[in-house]
Amino acid sequence: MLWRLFLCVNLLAFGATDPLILPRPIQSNFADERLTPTQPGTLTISGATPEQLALARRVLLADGTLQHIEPAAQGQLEFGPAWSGEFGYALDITSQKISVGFSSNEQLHYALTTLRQLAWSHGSSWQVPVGKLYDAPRYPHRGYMLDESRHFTGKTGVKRLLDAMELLKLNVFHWHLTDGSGWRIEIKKYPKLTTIGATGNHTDPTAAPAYYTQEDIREIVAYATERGIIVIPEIDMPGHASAANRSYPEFSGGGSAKYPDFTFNPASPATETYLHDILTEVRQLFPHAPMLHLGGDEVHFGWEQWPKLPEVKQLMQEKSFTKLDEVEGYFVRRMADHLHHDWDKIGLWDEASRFDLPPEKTVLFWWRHDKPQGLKDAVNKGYAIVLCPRIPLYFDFVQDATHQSGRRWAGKFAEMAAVYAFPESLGATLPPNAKILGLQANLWTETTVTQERRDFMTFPRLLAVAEAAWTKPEYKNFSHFQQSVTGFLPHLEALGIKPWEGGPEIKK
Ligand code: TNX
Repeated sequence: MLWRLFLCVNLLAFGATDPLILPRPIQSNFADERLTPTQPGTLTISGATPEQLALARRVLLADGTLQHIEPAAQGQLEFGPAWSGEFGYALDITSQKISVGFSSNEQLHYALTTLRQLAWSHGSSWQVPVGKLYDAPRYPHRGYMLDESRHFTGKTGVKRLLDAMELLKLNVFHWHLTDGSGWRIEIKKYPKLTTIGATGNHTDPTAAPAYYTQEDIREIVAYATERGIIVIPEIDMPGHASAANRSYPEFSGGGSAKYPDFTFNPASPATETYLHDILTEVRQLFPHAPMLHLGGDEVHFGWEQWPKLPEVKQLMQEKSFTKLDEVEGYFVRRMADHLHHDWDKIGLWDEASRFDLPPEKTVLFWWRHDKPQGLKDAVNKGYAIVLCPRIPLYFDFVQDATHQSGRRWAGKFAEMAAVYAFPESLGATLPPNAKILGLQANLWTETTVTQERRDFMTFPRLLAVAEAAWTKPEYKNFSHFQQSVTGFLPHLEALGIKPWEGGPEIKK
């Protein structure tokens, strides 16, 4: 027994070093020995295409620890051999050279990101530890949603966020561009959407118009693409439409005293044409996005006026509808049908699991953690699902019992450990046959007026999302993760993200 204990302690003291890569790779084994570039500040690469060389330069020169990357016949960094099977990429590092095996350029990007993190442990001299590493993502969708409507972030904040996402191997930026407080995307055919619709925010209805021009959108999409991140635009309908309806009241479906002009008119042909026109421009701005998110949440908040709208009355009569639910389903199905010509997939919040949409073309985002039935229905109908339940993945919820600003649900909130423990923590709520595409955190911005506050709510919890979405459960370990977080914070700071400044409660 004693010798076992001795061996154990020995291994802890002298064993292979653990370079704290975040998210944690599947398998890694490193020694204390290191590879150092033969020429300080310069790394030579062999076997890379011009595109791959450009990628390596962007990723590996980003921290300033290397100054040059040059192609060479026998490079210190060798791309290849091609890699397949259960791992996405592999790194084999000796004291002389690094071989990278990868199954696609996407996986190469991850390999280079890992290498970038490996170099962190030795500051300015770009020394990486000798060892081997195999890795592959758990889920293909690892995302973050930003609500731009309630409070506007803007280009600088979004680019910093994308920089951080790249480092964390998060690959989906779900961009919630429209909602009640403001319409944030320029549509040339309907300029009032951004003169009137972009005016105001959740705390100040008179705030100067804030929105992304079409040029801004293209710039951000290009920035994200370079970083291996897919941008999914969301144009929320038929609800959460009051900013648009302020601009073009002729297309409104009315609302209630609490939610004025909450929906688009679900049965008007003129409104349908208007929305089609808008979405045609959206497609031109996101020509390669695999998915358009159409919203579809909380529509019943805006049902009050529907029975009085002539177009709704006529539709109900023609189709023998007896419930407003059917009108809502009609709108969503019709809109999705039209959009399937242009988009591979249509994303919707989980309320849409009530409607029969084509499962192979629909992705449902499960957010109502209090309605596990919504998740079960979505699974039973065969939809692919992105998990983002309020608890623990809504980042407008506070992260600690002492925090004041942010939401709670029946006293519950979204602490870091709960984010990390997801989705295993769902237990039997998650049917074993569920087609889970992945996870995402959603930042709704009603309570986050400043960038500092948005950073405070996002980080470091986003690190937990990154590891929960990337690392298979058998390799997850919360205390190991906490160490990785500590090591990661200076690198967030280098990007200009200092969450500890956003509120008094977080300690650096
Ligand atoms: C519900 S989540 C909403 C948002 C709010 C959020 C606040 C969802 C699909 N709809 O409009 O901002 O709660 O937590």
